[in-house]
Amino acid sequence: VPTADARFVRALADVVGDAHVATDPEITRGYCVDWTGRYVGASPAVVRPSSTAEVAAVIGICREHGVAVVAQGGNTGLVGGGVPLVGELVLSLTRMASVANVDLVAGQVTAQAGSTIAQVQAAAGASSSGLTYAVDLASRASATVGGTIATNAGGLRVVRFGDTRAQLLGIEAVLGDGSVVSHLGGLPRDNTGYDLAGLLAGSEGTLGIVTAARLRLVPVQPFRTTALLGFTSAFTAIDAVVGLRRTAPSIEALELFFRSGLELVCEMAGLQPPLASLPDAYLLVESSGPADPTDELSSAVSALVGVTDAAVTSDGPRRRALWQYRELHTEAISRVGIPHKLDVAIPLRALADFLVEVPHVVASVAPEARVFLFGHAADGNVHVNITGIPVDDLAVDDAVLRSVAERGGSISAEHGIGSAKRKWLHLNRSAAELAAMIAIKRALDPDGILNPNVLLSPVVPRGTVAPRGW
Ligand code: 2HG
Ligand code: ZN
Repeated sequence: VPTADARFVRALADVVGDAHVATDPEITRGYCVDWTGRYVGASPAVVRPSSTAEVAAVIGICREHGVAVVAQGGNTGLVGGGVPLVGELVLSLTRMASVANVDLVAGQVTAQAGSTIAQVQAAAGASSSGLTYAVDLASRASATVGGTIATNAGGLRVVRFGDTRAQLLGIEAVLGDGSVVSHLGGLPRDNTGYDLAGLLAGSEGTLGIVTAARLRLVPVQPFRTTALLGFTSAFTAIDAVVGLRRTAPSIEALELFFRSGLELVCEMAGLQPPLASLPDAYLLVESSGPADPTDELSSAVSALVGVTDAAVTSDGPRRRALWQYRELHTEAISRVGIPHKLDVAIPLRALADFLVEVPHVVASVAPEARVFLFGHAADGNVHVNITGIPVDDLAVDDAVLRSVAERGGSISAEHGIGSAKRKWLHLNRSAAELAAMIAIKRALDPDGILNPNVLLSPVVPRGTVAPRGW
């Protein structure tokens, strides 16, 4: 465990108060390991500021002392992007969790970085506003606004509402040079130069620390119907994805999983399989609207070829029961062992081929591995989860990510690059693109203190001594 310099800790405590700087390894340990257990690091201290001004002061102290810093929200990230892997200070945003200014006229809300997605959804929907936050994901009770912006999280409703970046109307952040940028007016049309909110979305804590955001809200859809469809193969399932997207505009979620993952979920949660038969491939489809979407969804489903079995319901508890089969995948897989998680996107026309091929790609490198595939089918986003291989054996990751890139896919669809995929970023980004990213990094974080182990290969700061932890 890196020991914290006493003067450094004193300076932090002078800003946030003694109670909000922890150096005791018993306390800091939980901040140093990611949700999967695959990424374990160490930190000299965890600091918990309560305001943007305090975050700026902490960044100033880090610059002065040459200490790198990693911002952390709910610590639900899956790519080692929010934990201190090279001895960084942890800056936890959890005390900054207020959600304010629900504006019913504009349909917007301002949320501090440490508020959870569930808190934003609850605040948006309070006093029967008829509004909600469009981003939704299984980790909603822990994942925070700041973390979901830093990763540009996708989640379950991207097909209808877009990703986190698409909800951002403005941002407040402390940049790596300690300056505060605040643009929270929320004008839906505002072409006054570079879009800093859009730039910080997906920047993984490498350019600035998001402290608050102005978020777009969407109308709550009062009617909702969920269908679980079974298919004999990935090919018919993906054909159905294409068909449904074209014929059912009420679709809000279109999720994919397979029998192996379903069986694991059933075993862990003590559930019965959802359909009478046990098909190999499944689509979970949810439609919503101001009027009952059941007819639209049912007729779209009946036009599909290859559906072997289906359950359709608009009853709340039964809908939630169907969702369990999808949402419990992550937890069920984690019980098998520490997984390698490859969150990839494939162009829809190449998706079925990829789904069939990927177990062979894995088996050719690691015959003992188990592969679980699931994800957000409408966006071509597949979560390739692999168990049964050592945590630090990257041969399988390499083979799968190369096959993704060869198919024109993305090596990170929604979880980010983090430290997990940094060495493969060049598969997706040209030398010119990487150079532009590095130029931006140097401009906004001149000392290179922000999350130096993430996204880009270490960017040597201009004319300065590399911060500790590099
Ligand atoms: C999901 O879609 C999350 O449930 C987690 O993105 C995916 O566990 C995973 O690989
Ligand atoms: Zn996902």
